[in-house]
Amino acid sequence: PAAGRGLARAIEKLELRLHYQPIIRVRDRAIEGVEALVRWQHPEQGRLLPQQFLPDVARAGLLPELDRWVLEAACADFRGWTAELGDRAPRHLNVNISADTLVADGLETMVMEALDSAGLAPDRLRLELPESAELSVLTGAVSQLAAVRRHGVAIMLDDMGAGLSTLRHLSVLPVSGIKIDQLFVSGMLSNRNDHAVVRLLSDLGHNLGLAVTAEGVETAEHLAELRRLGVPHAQGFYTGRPQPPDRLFDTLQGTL
Ligand code: G
Ligand code: G
Ligand code: NA
Repeated sequence: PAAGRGLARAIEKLELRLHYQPIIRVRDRAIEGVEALVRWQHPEQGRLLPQQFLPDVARAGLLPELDRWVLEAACADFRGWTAELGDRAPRHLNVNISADTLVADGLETMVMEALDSAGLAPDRLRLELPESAELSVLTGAVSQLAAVRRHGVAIMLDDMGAGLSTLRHLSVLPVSGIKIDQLFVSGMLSNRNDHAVVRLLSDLGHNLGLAVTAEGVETAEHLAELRRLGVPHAQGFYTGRPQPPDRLFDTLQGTL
């Protein structure tokens, strides 16, 4: 399909771009990580967001190719920041992995090659598992995820509480952490149910020894409430917009 040829060309011609969104430690607001988010700088249509092109990429069967490009590019960017900033660089790089990539064989090779060629330690990388993946799909990938995790790479369940990300996922998958879906966080100050879900997931994560990040943190009031609930990490427009690598580097230097 046309979208497929377009994407193959986009990868070849370097039309894909990565933006990075800071993830902060709630306690002191230090930037503890960044999430890589892909954009397509289209020659005619301008900058496209993932929801505008990932469905076409999926239909063309090219998600594994896109995920590989993102992983390699993000590891290289992140390695640059650790080289410049040393132990003041963020601790973690979060990269999204699609269900198609998990179903295909070769996750361990793809991840270890990207880390090796960037010279990045595995414990700096966190893979985010898609909320859209059914458990049956992910179950087939358990051994691959476990293999990656044995190297020290963390596995995060994305958009927890929304879509298909369920409590059952936590029992079946070798998960290191959860990201609380942004809908609950943005609603928690006005909606008791949303607030209860944030508290539930926070307590659950704590009891299971999981890393917990709240998404969709848009105001100082959100951050204060997360602090009260004991949620350790936060991500959202309040902690920083997704931004191009050069601007993220300025942001990181500004926090020194
Ligand atoms: O870019 P935006 O901030 O609009 O991201 C929306 C969603 O698109 C993310 O939550 C994630 O699920 C998906 N996404 C963004 N970047 C990537 C990527 O590099 N790879 C994959 N597989 N999904 C991504
Ligand atoms: O699927 P994933 O959770 O990785 O999605 C991240 C998406 O959420 C990106 O599209 C990003 O631009 C968006 N996003 C990040 N922070 C906020 C926020 O505080 N509020 C809202 N509404 N969207 C956000
Ligand atoms: Na994500």
